[in-house]
Amino acid sequence: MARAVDVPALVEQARAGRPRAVARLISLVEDAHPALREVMAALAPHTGNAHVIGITGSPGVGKSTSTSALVKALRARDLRIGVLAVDPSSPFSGGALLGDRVRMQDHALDPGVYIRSMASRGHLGGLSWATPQALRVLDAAGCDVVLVETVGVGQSEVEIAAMADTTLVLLAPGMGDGIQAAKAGILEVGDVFVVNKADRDGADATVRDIRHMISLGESRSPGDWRPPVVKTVASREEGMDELMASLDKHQAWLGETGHLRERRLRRAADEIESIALVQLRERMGDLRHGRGLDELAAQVVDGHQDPYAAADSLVAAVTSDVDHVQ
Ligand SMILES: Nc1nc2c(ncn2[C@@H]2O[C@H](COP(=O)(O)OP(=O)(O)O)[C@@H](O)[C@H]2O)c(=O)[nH]1
Ligand SMILES: [Mg+2]
Repeated sequence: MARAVDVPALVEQARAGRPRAVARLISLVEDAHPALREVMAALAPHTGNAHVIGITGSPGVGKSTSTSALVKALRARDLRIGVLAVDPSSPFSGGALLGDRVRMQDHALDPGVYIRSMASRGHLGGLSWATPQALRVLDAAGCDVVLVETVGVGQSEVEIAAMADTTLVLLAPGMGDGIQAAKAGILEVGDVFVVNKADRDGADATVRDIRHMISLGESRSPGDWRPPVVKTVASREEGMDELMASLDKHQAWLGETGHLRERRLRRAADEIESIALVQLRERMGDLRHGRGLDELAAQVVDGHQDPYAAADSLVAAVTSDVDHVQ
């Protein structure tokens, strides 16, 4: 049995910035708790303030180190920061992100920083379902900026980009990252590119490669955003001023051109769609359970129905209140 949740109290505490309440709300998201609907309804009027920065790149490139350095730079402006570390490959919140947690200890005692690791493979819809809802929690809890670090494993970069206002793509010299980036579609989603580990050989060559590849894909309409390429040494907090300036510029551009609203509209549409898809799949599952799909399959196999007609009746059953296939 799910524990009863006093949603209004929890939301009020989270809005007052109480970390335990924020933690509990994000756990409700992770668990796809039945109270989630009520939680989201209560949070809705308090969202829309946070600027979401997605940070992606191959494992080991320096995402966590950069996140920590960014938190420090943002805290110097007295902003409230949320950090969401999303690991789409792990069903547990420990494991891969443990090292990150240790690294984030610098900020562990800062009440202006809320840090959370989140696993997303556990349930239907995965990253695209859980992350936006966790972002809403942090947004409503008063975070001015939310940094979302995700492990770069193929699809997750693109998914995170769809959720962020600004997407930061990290690369490092000598990792063949440029080619990987081109393959993974990263060049299209990056708003700001960072060549981290610039203390290593080949950083300038990597910067040139990335600039070149960006220029190949550019549409060149006036007013378009041209992704800058910034060099950093995150472990020594070098290059952070330039990185912050690039992030500021992008945020300003988003606001001035209307792209911020456009991105957020697209994000909300994606979110609605993925919630609806989860609901549809659940209903499909119920139908399967009720043998509706099996019956249709038998009719198709026996030549009594064609698969299109069978699919039509399945869709009709899923989207109506009927609990069986006609
Ligand atoms: N030499 C060098 N090492 C770095 C730099 N930034 C991070 N590292 C190191 O690279 C390793 C991986 O960093 P981490 O932030 O965990 O990468 P993540 O997997 O992308 O989150 C750690 O040992 C960091 O200390 C840098 O700018 N230069
Ligand atoms: Mg990391």
